[in-house]
Amino acid sequence: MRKIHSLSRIALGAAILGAGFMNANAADETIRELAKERGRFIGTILNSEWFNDAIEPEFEEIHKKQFNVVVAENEMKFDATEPSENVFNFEKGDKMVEYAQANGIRVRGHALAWHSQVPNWVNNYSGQKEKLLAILKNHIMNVVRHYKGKVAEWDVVNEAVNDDYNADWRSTNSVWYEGIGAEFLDSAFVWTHEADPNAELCYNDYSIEWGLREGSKASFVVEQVKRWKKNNIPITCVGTQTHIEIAHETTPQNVRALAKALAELDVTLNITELDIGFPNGSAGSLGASDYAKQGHLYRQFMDVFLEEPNMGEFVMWGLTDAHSWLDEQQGKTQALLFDKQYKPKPAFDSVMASLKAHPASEVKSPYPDSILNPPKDCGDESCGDSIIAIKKFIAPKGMSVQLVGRTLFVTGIAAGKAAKVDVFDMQGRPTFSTKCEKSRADLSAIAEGLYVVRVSNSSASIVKKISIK
Ligand code: 9MR
Repeated sequence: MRKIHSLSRIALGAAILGAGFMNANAADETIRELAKERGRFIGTILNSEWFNDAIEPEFEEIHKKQFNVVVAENEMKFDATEPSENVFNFEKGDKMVEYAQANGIRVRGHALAWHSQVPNWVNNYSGQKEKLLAILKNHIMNVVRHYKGKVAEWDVVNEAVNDDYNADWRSTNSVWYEGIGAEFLDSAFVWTHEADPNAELCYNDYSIEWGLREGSKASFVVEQVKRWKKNNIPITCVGTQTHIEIAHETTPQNVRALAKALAELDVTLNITELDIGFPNGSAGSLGASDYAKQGHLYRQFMDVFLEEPNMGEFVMWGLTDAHSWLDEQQGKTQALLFDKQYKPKPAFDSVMASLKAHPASEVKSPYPDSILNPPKDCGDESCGDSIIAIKKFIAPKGMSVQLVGRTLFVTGIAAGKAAKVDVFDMQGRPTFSTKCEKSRADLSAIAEGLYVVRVSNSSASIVKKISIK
């Protein structure tokens, strides 16, 4: 607070001394530039109306001027990208990527494994585990490889936790969970990493801005992140959607607590879908103090965002109140930074004020320079190493491996043919190698965790996921 006061005094003094100059500067100042100087990303969606060329020209003007990270409202979801089995449609996603590249904007990919917006053809395979695993893997491989080096970060899994008081996986109305089990999440992360080893990989959910009480959705997510990290599942970030209402005054501090819990696990927290709505129907009666209150809440989120070193992206689910999912589907309204006429609301000024009150020299960035200033397109070949996949390998007939304690038993290796055992972590990095002697290999030198083991000789090879305990 001391700094905020002294800074605003200086700004006020300068404004009085040279008002014309200050105003010209102020007009040029953008939240995008301020965020960038602080090593952070601020962004919003491209609404479906943008993809359909059915949006006012102001939308794009403001969008590229004020934001440096973007996400498609619906166009990268499963039903949009694979509308029929193994038939992919990248037209709209490509349009967004082109726009982002032309304007130096980072792209978030939303979303790979989600129970919602799954096309009907997938539901035809309900309950068929092997088939669903193959479908999910094929989807991820195709979509993520197509956007390799162009989409910086994926919501690998979206909304997989239920809304119960004692949170757990969402076990109903989810074709993935019901058919595959919780294993679909681990596999989705591993496959996404395989398809683009440089992309950041997020778990994204709503209602995790409600605090870390025991049994809460947020605590459940933190526990899963712990497990993933322990097992070397390549998760790098959590997204808190944060669709809230004006009355939800405690949420910024809850987000702070979540950021701190994830910092312990070396995971970034991003705000991915922020909107702060008023009750539906209230739009006509809202006054200056209501909008100031909304601004105050936005500012608190931005304060938390800038003060927590493991927060990277501040993304809102819409730019203007003229185009928002809220009016159509939820009992909330007027939740964004720009009003229906594209005029900045007090919330916009508050976000900017928060950015200015946190000098760049004091804001830490969770990103290295290669992420803050990425190469435009690293091409298909040069974007990282290829890694071994976890997949249902078809073992050569009669060959199998089984782990008992720390000993790997191998059957079906032809006598006299020496076999080699290679162990990889879940990110595909070679971790351990040994020989398979007398049909067994000792893995006691490996730390606890999830791995992929490959046993091979000159004529055969088998690969399996193992858990070392
Ligand atoms: O804004 C999206 C809206 O147009 C779609 O009809 C809806 C369908 O589920 O999805 C909306 O976006 C959601 C996002 O993908 C995931 N988190 C909640 C968002 C708002 O519902």
